[in-house]
Amino acid sequence: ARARGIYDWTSYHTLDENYEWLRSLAQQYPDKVELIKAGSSYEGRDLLGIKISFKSGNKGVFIEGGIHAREWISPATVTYITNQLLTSSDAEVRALAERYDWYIVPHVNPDGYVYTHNKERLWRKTRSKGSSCYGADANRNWGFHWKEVGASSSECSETYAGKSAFSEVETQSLSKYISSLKGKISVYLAFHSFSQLMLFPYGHTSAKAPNHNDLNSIADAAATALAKRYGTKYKYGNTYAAIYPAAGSSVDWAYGEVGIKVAYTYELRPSSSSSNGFVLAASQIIPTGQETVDSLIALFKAAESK
Ligand code: ING
Ligand code: ZN
Repeated sequence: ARARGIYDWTSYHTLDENYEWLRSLAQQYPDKVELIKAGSSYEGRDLLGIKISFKSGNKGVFIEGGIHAREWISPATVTYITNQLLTSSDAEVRALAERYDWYIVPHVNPDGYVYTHNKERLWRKTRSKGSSCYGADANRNWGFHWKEVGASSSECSETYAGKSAFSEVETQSLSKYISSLKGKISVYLAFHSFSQLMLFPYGHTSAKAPNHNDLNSIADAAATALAKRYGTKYKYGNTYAAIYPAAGSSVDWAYGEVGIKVAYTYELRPSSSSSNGFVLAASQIIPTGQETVDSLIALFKAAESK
């Protein structure tokens, strides 16, 4: 919640506040910012995002936040990054902002986010109605090796893969939107919490992705840069080995099906040893955002040198 007219990163915001802020950016920067609607949710909310473009002819970056409802630091960090891209006076941030077209959707699961504000703080899934439980895990519902491993067939499970690949309207419409940008997107970034990890494909197999070594060294550069500001330690690796086997994620689909060769999932603060790690103090939003932007500068530099 916030005082009227003020939007900052000292508190977590409601969905309406974040959407109002996105709309205000389109007003404020009419030549650089365009609202995008990447689809609708089960309960009829927009998957609202923005495209930031300083010049034509840039390659694109796709950034998703909030696919898991309870991971509040994810949309908060995605909006922090968005604001830095538009307003930073740091030369490196500004240069990065101008080098790409940014497609940013902070709330891929808006129904779930609203539910965590109004009903159940630790809700993870979408809010589609099943026969005995609500929702599917929107990060197990994508059509790349769907449900092969680390995903459940039980409706009531936290990692329920859904009735079929793209059974959830959110993943279905977002995947169509991303496919419609085909060829334009060269980097895909998904933000989650928690554990302080940078994960890259694959999640469905222990086999190394074709450019595994590049993905590993880019992550190393990003994690090193991230640690410089506050000493926050990130580990990194392929999803299957570095966290757990999990098929049907957005990032694996973007990599494996769309061919986006630089694809990462950030597991933001706090560290893996935290209890109640989904509930991160709002005072940590800004430091999390700062160190994440630091890491992105290094990530893009390293990726561009491959
Ligand atoms: N972790 C992710 C999850 O969806 C992940 C880990 C990342 C799985 C990328 C697959 C691909 O389970 C959290 N905290 O949600
Ligand atoms: Zn998550």
